[in-house]
This record gives sequence, structure tokens and C-alpha cells, in this order.
Amino acid sequence: MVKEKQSVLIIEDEEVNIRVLGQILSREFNIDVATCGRDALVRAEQDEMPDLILLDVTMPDIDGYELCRQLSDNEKTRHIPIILITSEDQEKQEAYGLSLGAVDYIVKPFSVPVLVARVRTHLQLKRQRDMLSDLSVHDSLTGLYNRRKFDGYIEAEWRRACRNQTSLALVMLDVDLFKAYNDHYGHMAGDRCLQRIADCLLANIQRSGDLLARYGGEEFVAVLPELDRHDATVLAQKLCDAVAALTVPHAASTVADHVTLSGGVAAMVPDIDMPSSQLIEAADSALYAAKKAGRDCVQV
Ligand code: GH3
Ligand code: MG
Ligand code: MG
Ligand code: MG
Ligand code: MG
Repeated sequence: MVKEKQSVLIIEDEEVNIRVLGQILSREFNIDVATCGRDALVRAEQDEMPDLILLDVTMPDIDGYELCRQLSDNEKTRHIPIILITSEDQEKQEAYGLSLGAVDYIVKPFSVPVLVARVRTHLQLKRQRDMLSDLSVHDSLTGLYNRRKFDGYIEAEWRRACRNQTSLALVMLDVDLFKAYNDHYGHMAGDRCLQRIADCLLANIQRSGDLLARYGGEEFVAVLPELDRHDATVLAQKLCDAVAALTVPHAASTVADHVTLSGGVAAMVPDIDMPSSQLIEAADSALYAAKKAGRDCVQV
């Protein structure tokens, strides 16, 4: 999610510079400080990652250029803009820093208003990028992750499960007789119903590695790392029960007097030559079987 107040990580070994930079920037941004390269690498990779890094070139352990290279090469930190701050006022050095992935280069002694203006500009750009990347992975109706995010996530988890030889489970859920729901209550009511279902499903998915996405129109999917077939089936049933317990009226349903889901479950320990589509197809077939078995049920 896009943050209210953005954060700046100052990587600097000189006390006086830390104080000056901290004082100016803390009025607008959350500030974190690292006084050596090793500490900086740890901090930059924490869960709450900085939105921008101010990086001093002359450092006691890892030099700023090398740090810049490492941060730009790392998948987790490469999207964080880095501004190099240095007393070396040479074109060559500046070009070198920029070639390593820095977005800007400021020479000491720096002008405070210019530094603040540059920081603001890069943070604004960062915010816009964050908003775009947020939009690109979320579904606008339900707020859940979308198909694009699901595709990338299942691929990554499939590879991980293959490497670690652990189970990966997939639950596919489809609203029963939803066309009839729309026909009876109208499309707008259908939209609100999907939102309620999404909220309910999300509230019942608790582990941090689990991913819930809207797979298509009235279909939802949960990627469940390290869950076996039995536990995934228990969870799928819990999800269906939770949605049924909302008792959203569905007068046009032939299954119940309220909205229900059908669920398909698949789980496997991937082999190196198996594509992830095998897991998706297995869950899809199980879902089809649940529909054939009369809906409002889970099949494996
Ligand atoms: P089944 O139990 O076999 O799944 O029957 P169904 O009617 O749910 O399945 P079908 O595939 O025939 O119809 C799905 C319906 O879901 C049709 C479509 O209009 C509706 N739908 C898909 N996306 C949306 C949406 O974003 N909003 C609304 N309101 N309806 C949607
Ligand atoms: Mg220094
Ligand atoms: Mg469907
Ligand atoms: Mg269908
Ligand atoms: Mg359906």
C-alpha cells in the first residue's frame, strides 16, 4: 500500500552531517540512519523499506559506490532511489555514480534548499511509481490481488516449492449460480455481493505467505504455500462456510436460499519438469467436479 509519510534512509558516517540532514528532512519525512555500509544493507532490506536513500560516498567499511551497486543489483532494494552525496566534485565520479544506479548526485558542501528540492522530487516520483505498481496488481472492484499478481506469485511459489520439495496448495472458489443472482437482483447488487465475498474470504486467510486473488469474474483463488491436500481442503471448506454464513439472500438459487460457493482443491510437491499449470488445472477440475456434485461443496 502507498504510505502517507515517506521515509528516507541516511547513510553517513559523520555525526555533524547526520545531524544537519536529519534536522532538515525530519520535518517532512520519517528518517532512519545507518553509519556504515553493512548496517545500511541490513536496514534497506527490512520489511519497512525506505522510499529514498541518501548515500555518502566516503564510508569506513563499504564505499558508497560499491553500496550503490549492491543495492541496485538486489531485487528487493533496486526500486529505491539513491542520491549520492560526496565531496568529490568531478564529472567522472558523478557519471560513475549514476552509471551504478544512483538517480542523483549532490556535491558537499551542499545547498540545503537544493538538496531538499531534489529529495522532494525523487520522493514524488517514487510515490507515483508505487501507486502505479499498486494499481497494476489489484482488482478495482474487490481490492484483492488480481490475475496478474496471481500469475507471478504462483510461478514463484511453484519454483520455491520445487527447490525445497514442499507442498504447494491451490484453492479455487466460484460463486454458485451467480448469473441468476445478477438477473434477479441486478448487476450493481452483484458487484456488492462480490465485494462482501472478497472481504469475507480475506478475513479468513491468515498466514502471511498465503495469497488471495480474484481470478476472474466470480472466481477467487488462494495460493497456499506449504499446505498439504488435507489442510487445504479444511481451509477451503472453512472459506465456503464463512461465505455461506453471511447469508446473503439468493432467491434465484436452486442450491440454497443464500449465496454459496463451490471449491476445488489441489496440492502437490512439484517435480522439476512439471509446469505450474498442472496445479491450476487440477484445482480447476476439482472445482468442475464440485459443480457437477451439486454445488455448495468442496472437491479435491
Ligand atoms: P455456476 O454455479 O455454474 O458457476 O453458475 P454461474 O451462473 O455462477 O456461472 P456462469 O459462468 O454462467 O456465470 C457467471 C456470472 O458472473 C455471469 C457474469 O455476469 C457474472 N459476473 C462476472 N463478473 C462479474 C462482476 O464483476 N460483477 C457482476 N455483478 N457480475 C459478474
Ligand atoms: Mg563519509
Ligand atoms: Mg465461474
Ligand atoms: Mg461457469
Ligand atoms: Mg459461478
